[in-house]
Amino acid sequence: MRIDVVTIFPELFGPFLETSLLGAAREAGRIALEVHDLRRWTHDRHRSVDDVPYGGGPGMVLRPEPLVEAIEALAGPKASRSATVILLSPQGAPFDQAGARALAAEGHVVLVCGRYEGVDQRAIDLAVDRELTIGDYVLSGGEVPAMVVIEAVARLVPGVLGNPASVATESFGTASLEGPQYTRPAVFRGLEVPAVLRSGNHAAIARWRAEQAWEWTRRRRPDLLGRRREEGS
Ligand code: JDQ
Repeated sequence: MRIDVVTIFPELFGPFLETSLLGAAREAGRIALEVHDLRRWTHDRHRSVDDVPYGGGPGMVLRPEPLVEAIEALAGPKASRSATVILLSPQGAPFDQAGARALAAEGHVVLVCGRYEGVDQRAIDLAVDRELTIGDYVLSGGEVPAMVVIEAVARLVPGVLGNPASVATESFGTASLEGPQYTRPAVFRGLEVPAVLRSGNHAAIARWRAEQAWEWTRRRRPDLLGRRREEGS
């Protein structure tokens, strides 16, 4: 799988892409990940990417020319491309685990990070296929949302996770939370690890974990249980 990122802050991605899972996946050739500075597609002396909004108002808007040039250089024109071009924006459709699974199955995704007060609408109309939001809170740009999408998608790409068992658990369990986890010591500040987990009875352990997961989901995220039934999963 190939992921290209277009941003005016490429330096934000450095350690994120080099560390742990993503660094290993890139070195193993499982995933091709490139971050591109939008200013590369400017032509003026000041390499300007923003301008004042038509109609007035505060802040600046990302200019359409560099953005459309960047996207077309990386993905080709909208009419004849196989890549999916995604703009991270507060106006997008909600990104969730099902969306991550769908993206992980694609060959080439281009993630476009906006900044300022947003992006000239003509660039969106001409060059963007979809808009995604990572949640209903206001950020200052699309870089952190792009990292969220990359991390959620990369771990679903075949061969990226060291431990495919955890992906398998998630594939039927996305709509429910996991229960509590414990590691050593068996007693910490007087608090004991539940005896069943130390019993060696694997059937009892699996049953207890399923009960805990159900109970946590019911108490903390009942919305997920409703969704599970809707999805029929
Ligand atoms: C941009 C902005 C207009 C905030 C500029 C580009 N989930 C999510 N929250 N916020 C964003 C995504 C996001 C993404 C890209 C962005 C915010 N801004 C700032 C512009 C209204 C609100």
